Amino acid sequence: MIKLCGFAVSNYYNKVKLALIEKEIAFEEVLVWTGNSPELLAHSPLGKIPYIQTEHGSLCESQVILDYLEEQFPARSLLPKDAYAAAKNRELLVFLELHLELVARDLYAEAFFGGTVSDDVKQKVEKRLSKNISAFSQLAKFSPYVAGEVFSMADCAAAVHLPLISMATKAIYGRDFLADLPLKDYVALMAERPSMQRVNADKKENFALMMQHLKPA
Ligand SMILES: N[C@@H](CCC(=O)N[C@@H](CS)C(=O)NCC(=O)O)C(=O)O
Repeated sequence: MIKLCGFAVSNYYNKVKLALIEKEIAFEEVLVWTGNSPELLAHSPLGKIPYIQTEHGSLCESQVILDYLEEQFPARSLLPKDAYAAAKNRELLVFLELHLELVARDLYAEAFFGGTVSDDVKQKVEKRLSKNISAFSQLAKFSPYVAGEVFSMADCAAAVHLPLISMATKAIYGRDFLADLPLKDYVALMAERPSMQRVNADKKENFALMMQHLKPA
């Protein structure tokens, strides 16, 4: 059985978890914190989570994992059959992660973890995010799902990344950079899904554990 390794507060972990649940793939969760332990680095050389363990070995990088799951378990596909439509879905995934989440991530230390981010970084992130969000807005459909009429792989990412970006920008700049997107309706729609309900409940439970783990000894 596939093992999903990481912790349930992580947006990338939850992206993979959503895909596993939506595809009805049997899996078990193994709690792994980030860091530099030799065990973690053996499976994920950058010390990042999530990674999965399969009968063939381990695999890191959430998008690689989703692509593997899609090929290995083609039933309950999360991508359209049509090649162009599938590529448009992946295009949204790249915008969500490379152009939005990865840029906003530079704010998280201050927005969520009590650290400090320099004014220089804040200015650079503001500039890049403004441009990238406006580009993403041209591609995203929200009709009602992020790529169109059906729940898809892009939703596994959008549902976990967009609320985080919204919270981070609110915390740092006092303004929600995603305010022009119909995020409230979208989050409410996602929250109706049993997959998201499980992800959210587990996230809440894991949050307390994470705070305990982060506490200086
Ligand atoms: N590109 C990676 C990103 C994963 C990632 O950034 N995970 C975070 C947790 S949300 C992490 O492991 N951070 C620890 C670190 O970067 O050292 C993926 O898609 O899996």
